[in-house]
Amino acid sequence: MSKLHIVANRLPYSLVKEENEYSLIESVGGLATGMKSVYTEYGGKWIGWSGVNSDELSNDESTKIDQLLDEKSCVTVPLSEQEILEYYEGFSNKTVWPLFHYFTQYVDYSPENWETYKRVNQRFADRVLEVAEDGDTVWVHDYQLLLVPEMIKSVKPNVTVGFFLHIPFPSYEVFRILPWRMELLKGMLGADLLGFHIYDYERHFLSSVRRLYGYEIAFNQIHAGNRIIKADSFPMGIDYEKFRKTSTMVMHKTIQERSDLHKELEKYFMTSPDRRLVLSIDRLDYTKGIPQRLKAFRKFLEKYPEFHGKVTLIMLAVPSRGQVEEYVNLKKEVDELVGNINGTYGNINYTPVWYFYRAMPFENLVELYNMSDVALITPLRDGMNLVAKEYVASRGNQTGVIVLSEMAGVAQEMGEAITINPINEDEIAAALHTALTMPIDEQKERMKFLQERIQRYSVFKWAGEFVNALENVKRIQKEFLVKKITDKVFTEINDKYKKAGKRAIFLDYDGTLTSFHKNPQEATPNEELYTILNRLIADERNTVTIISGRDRYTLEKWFADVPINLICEHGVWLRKHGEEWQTITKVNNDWMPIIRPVLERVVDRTPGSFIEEKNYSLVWHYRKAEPEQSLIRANELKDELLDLVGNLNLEIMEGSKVIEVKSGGINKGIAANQFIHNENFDHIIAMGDDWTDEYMFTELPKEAVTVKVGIQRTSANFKLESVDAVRQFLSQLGE
Ligand code: ADQ
Repeated sequence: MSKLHIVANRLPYSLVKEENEYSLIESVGGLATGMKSVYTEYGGKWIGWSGVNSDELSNDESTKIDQLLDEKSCVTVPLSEQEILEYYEGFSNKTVWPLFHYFTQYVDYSPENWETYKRVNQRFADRVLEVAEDGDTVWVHDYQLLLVPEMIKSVKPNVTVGFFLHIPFPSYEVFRILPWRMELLKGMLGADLLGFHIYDYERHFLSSVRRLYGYEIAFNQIHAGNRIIKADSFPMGIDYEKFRKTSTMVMHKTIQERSDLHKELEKYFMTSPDRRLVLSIDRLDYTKGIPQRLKAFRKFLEKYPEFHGKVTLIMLAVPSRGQVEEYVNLKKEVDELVGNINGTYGNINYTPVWYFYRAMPFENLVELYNMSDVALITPLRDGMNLVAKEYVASRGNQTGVIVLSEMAGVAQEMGEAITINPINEDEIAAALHTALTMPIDEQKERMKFLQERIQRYSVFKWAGEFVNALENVKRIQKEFLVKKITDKVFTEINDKYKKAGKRAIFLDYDGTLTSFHKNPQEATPNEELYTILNRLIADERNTVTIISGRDRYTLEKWFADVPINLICEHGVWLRKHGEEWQTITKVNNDWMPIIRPVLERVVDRTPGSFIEEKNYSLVWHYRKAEPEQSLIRANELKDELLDLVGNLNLEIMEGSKVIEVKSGGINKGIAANQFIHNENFDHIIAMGDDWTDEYMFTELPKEAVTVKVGIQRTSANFKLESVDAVRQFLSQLGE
């Protein structure tokens, strides 16, 4: 059975050393919880760093640690002190982290760190390659390992690779700042499926791929050469039941059993019945908006004096990246702000901000969630933010309000929260007031919806959905392999070809015989193509026809010296070799004055696009226009045209970066069929790459050898992956 392996910077266990003996402690973080169920179920390994500096370990100790972890199906990637400094604290946390969170002023561009990042990513990939076999699946996590997907794929193309980014993917304008942007994207594109928390990050990623690599993107599928890569959004969830059960359990403890924190909180509430608690929890990170939050709380106390003595902000900050300058400064700023607020508004019976600079045991965390009236979550940028979900899951009595930054990914799932701009102190102060005065019924109503949603899409569901999506991509890729013309299949086709006495060969041009070019004029046939076609034509049993959407003048010019048949404009015109051009079907153009203004309006609003008028069709070309804008315009245009085409007996054809409106009753299938009519061909080959060629594939007799170029779904019998493969196929026919 094929296995599923997980790759993440850290393993899901921490090492503890006591009296020279190492033991393991299970991590309780969201990722570890969600992934453990996945890799154990699929019999795979978890590949990652143990968290210990390998310089400090003797060979003997390393072997022991590896053994301990091996029992848990974990594979260690050793990291030296310098590597931790340059790969992890350096490139990951001082370059990618600030850039992807839009803190461009903090980005460190050290080339040494980049070199180490590459080297360490390669080491992770090498460990994966040792354990993953063909047919297995590998799921790589997060910004520390952006290069790993490609490093796996390039060596083992038959391993399915998934990648999930836990932080935002920034807009192209920010991403392009990075000198190593091409390499990072290339690394990510080694994956078959790329997952993001929300659609905005996916959209930014696709836009960078399109602009930097120029790959074709259809909805969320990237066509990179002969590969299909999918991007999608999967909002990460939490282990809902764990929070819910723990919350019930801690709140039902007897007075004696309660934790010190719990008792402390109860004392706070006992001094006055209208006391309220506001909670904030995060790692001490500049992306989390902690100083802005404190300032907003100060503003709240300033604006609403009636809450003096009644509202306390409990602020929990886990120490994080303490060696990095920005974090040291942040800590200082936060300390000062807390001191300032408590000095200004506090008294002997009242401390406005309770500040804990440490990690909390899980049960205490849940107690805080459970006993706080408001969760104040105000990151400046946050990929998702699980704290908001944990608060919801811990609210046993269904009360409580969330004040939430619109900059957190989670805001998209929490329409019932009060959303704020995290820099707007007045807005946050007002939101806090609204939250603290919200009637219980309204709180319950909002919380009910939130709980239902967060419970449904738990971390297990999230992981399951990602794995299913990976399986799905695998299926699409397999489908391609089933129809692919392998050497064996080629021999069978070729045997029939050799036996045939009269053969028809239909060849689409762009995307089949030549690759797409940004500028259509660059698609001129080259020497190799002329040689291939002349060789086929030289066999007098062959009737070779180029069947294209292009206009007849271009094809006539390109093939002036080649004795070949031409069918143009998707089947409007036919020129048999040595004869005059003729129209295949009688069509009229009365509709053109009605449709032209519609297209002109789109051209006006889409700089770089233009209209081409063919004999029986009008074409809107947008390959030179801004890609994202033009895709939106293309969809709008199709909608508008759909209302018109029915009445006017027209067809809309969508090709690569073009929308063509043409008279009905013409397509490549009808044209090819007319061509072979009464001719007694005993072997037919038709090759094409886009959906206009599907007409040929469906309308030609079913014994025809129909070949789709590319990986997409098709009604053709066979598939080839690229223009090069088509040229090779044609060169070898008859050998
Ligand atoms: P983080 O930036 O770490 O994660 P978040 O999603 O909020 O942010 O997770 C923090 C976790 O740490 C929570 O599970 C919380 O309970 C725990 N925690 C916080 N303070 C604590 C304390 N004092 N003591 C104990 N535990 C504490 C990154 C991205 C996020 C994304 C996650 C998951 O930055 O945007 O949501 O990954 O993909």
